[in-house]
Amino acid sequence: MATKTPKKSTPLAPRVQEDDGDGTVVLERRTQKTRPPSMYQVVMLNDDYTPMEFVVMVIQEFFSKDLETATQIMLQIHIDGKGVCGVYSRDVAATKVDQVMDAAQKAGHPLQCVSEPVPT
Ligand code: TYC
Repeated sequence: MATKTPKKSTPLAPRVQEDDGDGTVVLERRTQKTRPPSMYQVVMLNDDYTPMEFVVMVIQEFFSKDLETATQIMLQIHIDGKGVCGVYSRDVAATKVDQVMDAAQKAGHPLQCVSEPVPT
């Protein structure tokens, strides 16, 4: 597991092993391993039909980018086929995907986006 974040240890209440008849009690020291939550990137996909202006507007509105940044991201998607619009916790990323897909569907555009774990 060389690529994962080093685990932190949080003390847990000790596990008590009952007296097994010899008058001794064993307290087992235990720790809880914790990790920072995994992050998810929202990736938007290119298509041949969604207007560039609509994509820029969506990136500005749902990913809080200014006009210049949104335009750069849109052009990167247009050229490379896909691009990352933002990185969030899993739930927030899923909400962004829903918002984008909903806005695209309401406007009658085939724009697609997905969320995926940030590669480590
Ligand atoms: N390729 C589209 C066009 O030429 C523009 C576009 C950019 C569409 C990014 C989707 O995610 C996208 N109108």
